[in-house]
Parts: sequence; structure tokens; C-alpha cells
Amino acid sequence: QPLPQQRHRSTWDGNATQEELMIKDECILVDEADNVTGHANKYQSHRFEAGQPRGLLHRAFSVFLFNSEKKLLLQQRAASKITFPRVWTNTCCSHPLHGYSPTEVDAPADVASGSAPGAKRAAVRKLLHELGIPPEQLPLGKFKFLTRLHYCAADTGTWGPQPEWGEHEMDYILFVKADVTLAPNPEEVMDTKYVTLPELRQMMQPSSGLLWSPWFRIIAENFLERWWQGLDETLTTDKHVDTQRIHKI
Ligand code: DMA
Ligand code: MN
Repeated sequence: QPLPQQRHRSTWDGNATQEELMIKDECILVDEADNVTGHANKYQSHRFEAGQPRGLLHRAFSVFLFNSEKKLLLQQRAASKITFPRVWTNTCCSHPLHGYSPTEVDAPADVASGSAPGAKRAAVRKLLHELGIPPEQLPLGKFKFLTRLHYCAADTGTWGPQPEWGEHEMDYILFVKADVTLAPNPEEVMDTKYVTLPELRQMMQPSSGLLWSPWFRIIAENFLERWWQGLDETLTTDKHVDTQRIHKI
């Protein structure tokens, strides 16, 4: 299968285009218990096609960043994203990758202890790449790993009834509270907005006409309200930490 049409070349981050990242980024493949089984590039992992109609299950992370007013930072994905362009979603999502040093691959003990340093390192890397947040503003210790979510979603919104791309992920949920500076990368992000929970509910009404990522919908509908209310408790205690169970949706 050929790669999609050439898109705009970014002047950001060593000029890696979306297509180049599809080839360069090596996702971590896992089984349904989150045991590492290998690695495959972003193109292979996200391709929904004959022989792998649900892509390849791989690790991901979803960051929810709140400011000191407890407002959540949302992003609207750029039109140039190959998967799920233009949709609104949580602060930052991507994949811990194979082949980085220090490693982004968490071992079972890293998950059981609730530390997940690999996922957090990947989060800091992508918060810089997508939103221009300086890593000094986000020490790993500020992140709280809450739990894992296993979900699959075809990108029907962009590709119609026979989607060519989608997500099949073991998603590590990371919460963080920090006042940060933003310099969004236009190749990745077309808009950002800090919202309160009532503002988010309003934005998610069908009448708003806004589009939302499937993973953000799943999290917003099943978990977010509980985690957001009492945010400081969520961040500083293990009240909402569940490192044992993998939530399958
Ligand atoms: C993939 O995010 C991860 C989740 C949780 C959907 P992404 O498509 O934004 O990743 P990337 O920016 O690396 O393409
Ligand atoms: Mn993915």
C-alpha cells in the first residue's frame, strides 16, 4: 500500500513530516495482558487492512494536563495528521517508542509500582514536540500514572465506511498539574483551549458541531469526571490508581 499523498513539510523538529514519522517511529507491540511481544513502525501498527483489520495492538499514552485553576488543556489535532485529523482531544497522546535511551519501554514492575517512567518520558518528549512545552516545566515526578485502557477505534470519520487507519492501543493514562508555556507545532495541533468540566460538557454537546477523538470520548464518558473532581487527591494519593486491571472498552 502506498503512503498517503505528501503533505506540508514541517519546519519543526528536524523537518520530520507525518509520513516520515509513520516510518521512523517504532511502536511497542503487546498482548492483551500488556506483555511486550515486539515492535513495528507506526504505519504498520495503525494500518487497518486485510490480514489485520484491527491494526496491531501497541502501547500508547494519554496525557491530561491541568493548570493551577484545575482547567484541562484540550488540543484540536492538525489537518495534516494522518490518523484522526481535526478532532478535539485531551492534551497530548502518542506512543512510547522502541529504541530510545533512556528506555520508553516499561517493564511489568514499572507498571505494578505505579511509576511507568517509560510512558512519562515519552509524554515529556511529545508535549515538547506537539505543544512546545519545555521539559524543565514537566519533571517526571509531576505525572501521575492512573491506569491502562485497552480500546480499538477505526478512523471512520476521515476514511469512511472502509477505514484504512485506526487505533488499537494499550493506553497509559497520565495526569499532571502544571502551569506551562505553550508554543503549538502547527504540523500537529491546530488549536488549544483550557476548559472547566461544565465548559467541556457544553463543547461535547452534539449541537456544538465539534468533532472528538474516540479515545477521548471513551475516557470522558467513563472516567474523567470522577478523576477530575478532587483533582488534587487524584494526583497526590492512590485513590484512582489501578495498576492491576486493564480496562477493556
Ligand atoms: C496516538 O496518538 C495515541 C493515542 C492514545 C490515540 P497520536 O496519533 O496523536 O500519536 P502521534 O502524534 O505520535 O502520531
Ligand atoms: Mn496508536
